Amino acid sequence: MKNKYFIDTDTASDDAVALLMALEWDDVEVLGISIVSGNMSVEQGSINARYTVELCKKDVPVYVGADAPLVKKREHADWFHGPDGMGNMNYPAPKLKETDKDFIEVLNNHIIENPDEITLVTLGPLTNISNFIKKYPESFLKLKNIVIMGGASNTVGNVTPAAEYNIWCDPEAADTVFKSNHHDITMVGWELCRGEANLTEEEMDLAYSFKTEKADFTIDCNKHALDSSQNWLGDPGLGLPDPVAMAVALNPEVTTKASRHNVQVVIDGPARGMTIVDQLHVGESDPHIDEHWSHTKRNINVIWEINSSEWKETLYKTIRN
Ligand SMILES: [Ca+2]
Repeated sequence: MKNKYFIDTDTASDDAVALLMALEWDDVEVLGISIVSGNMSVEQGSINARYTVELCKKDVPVYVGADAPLVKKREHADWFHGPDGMGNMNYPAPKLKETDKDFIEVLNNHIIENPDEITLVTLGPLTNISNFIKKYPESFLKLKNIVIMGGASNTVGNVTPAAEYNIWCDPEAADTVFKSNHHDITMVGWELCRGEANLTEEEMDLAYSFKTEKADFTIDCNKHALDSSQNWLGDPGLGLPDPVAMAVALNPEVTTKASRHNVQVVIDGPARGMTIVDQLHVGESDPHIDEHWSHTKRNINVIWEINSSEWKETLYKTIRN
């Protein structure tokens, strides 16, 4: 039996590659894709997701979710991914239509039918997931696991010095998810796609050498993101945060160092969206000197290190043929 996935995404170029990886992974069946406001408007995110589903010749339903964060104002990231989010490649409009059903009801029904069997992967701000938890908190606990692309584990941010974009975009929503009491939530911080995990020029050429539509798409739609990776973030090549998170979800060999910690989200102020990881478990003391860090519980699996060549092989496997 295939592993059942549900994917929540603010589909820009790196989301599209992560979607492609799940759609092409042998052991995975993607039940549905929900779109959230983030990198892109939900309208553009939906177009990009449906185009990707069509490219993979699949028929997976795409649902449109929240068109703005819970409290904060909308801040898209077209400056990073290009106005269409897909490197201005002018891909044709997809023929696949959106489904007009409410993804919250659909996901809840999937969980009722498949308790403790569905993996939820989130590639955008956590607005949709927070809305789901508010309506069906018990059902949420019956997901098998949740893999979140978001946050930064006690390191630099990419949208402010403190914060990674997805968490910063809707910190109230992230806070709800992190406090949901689900026993298996994994945070894949954006820093894991940096440095050695970047795709180098040679690796992008290798992808082109596969001469498949999916490989061309993977590199082409990320051209604007490549520019931003190098010129904005100062990275050596192309950083692909959402595909790295998907690789962590799909292939257990990718993660080489992980541990469980209390992680708290900062809601406001200059550290808005920061994910503070209690690396030394200091907040577990009873009582503790600081009211915010007392009797804390380990709520999140934090990924500290990945095997870069294994993550890249995971990607290549899905675009080679
Ligand atoms: Ca994303």
